[in-house]
Amino acid sequence: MKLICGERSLDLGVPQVMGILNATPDSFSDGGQFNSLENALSHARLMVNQGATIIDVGGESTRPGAVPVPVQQELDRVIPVIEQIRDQLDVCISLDSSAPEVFLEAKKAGAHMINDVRALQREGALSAAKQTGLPVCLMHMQGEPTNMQDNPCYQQIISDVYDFFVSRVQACQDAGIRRDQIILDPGFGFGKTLDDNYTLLAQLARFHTLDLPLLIGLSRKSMIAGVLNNAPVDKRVLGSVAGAVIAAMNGAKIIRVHDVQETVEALKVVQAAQAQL
Ligand code: 7PM
Repeated sequence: MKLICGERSLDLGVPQVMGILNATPDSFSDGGQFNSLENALSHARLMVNQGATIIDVGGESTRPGAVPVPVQQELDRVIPVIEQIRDQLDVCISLDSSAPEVFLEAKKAGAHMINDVRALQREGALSAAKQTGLPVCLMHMQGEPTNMQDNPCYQQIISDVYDFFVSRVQACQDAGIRRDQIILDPGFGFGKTLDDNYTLLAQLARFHTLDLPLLIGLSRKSMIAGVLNNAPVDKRVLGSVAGAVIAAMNGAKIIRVHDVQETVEALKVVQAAQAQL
């Protein structure tokens, strides 16, 4: 039930909310480095006050079509943000990255877990992750952000993702990462059709036989827009909260979101019901 995250621990007996913090300049900066750091920190503080128990700090855009950023740029973006959060807020810090060099620096700066949309498949990623001793979230993606939405195709979405999890968990264990340090994520929107995404959401419970905690991220994604007449991003909050509720009812333990307040309220209702099971 408890996930050990460096010197912190997280209670996965109840669903936890992970707030998304983009440390990319397009989201926070109005030019200056200082402002963008201050803005990132105040957004993190707001999310903690709203009930987020994890802040996911990312410096690389994984949006469909995005190209990878150089490692140094990723470091320049995320390290100061992680240090500030560590010094000023009482919260678990997740690093959203695929780069082994960034894992090691982020650990030194105070990160408590690694969230890798590439499931530690980059050269050196398994051993760097193992070296940090931190828990890792392994996300499923078909293709790379540059091409993943071109023509997503599966034999059988659930068993394909399941088999991927089995093989990445084995790779982690072979590299010395303990099984109780692994979190799994089906990767909504990452090389998946609308139907694929809803099949995964509806059948999340099929992953329970792996006996590992599930993290889900569907906040404001196109799978929400896709059933709301392609609503713009600012009109996807209620749909995203509905998705979070479905995920939590199906046993997801960590919900990664933009809209922390709304999600925390909805999950309190889920928790009240789950407590009576
Ligand atoms: C544009 C489109 C920008 C999509 C950003 C995104 C996940 C993640 C992301 C997820 C885990 C977003 C995504 N999504 N990490 N990173 N799971 N573990 O909506 O679903 O934030 S990036």
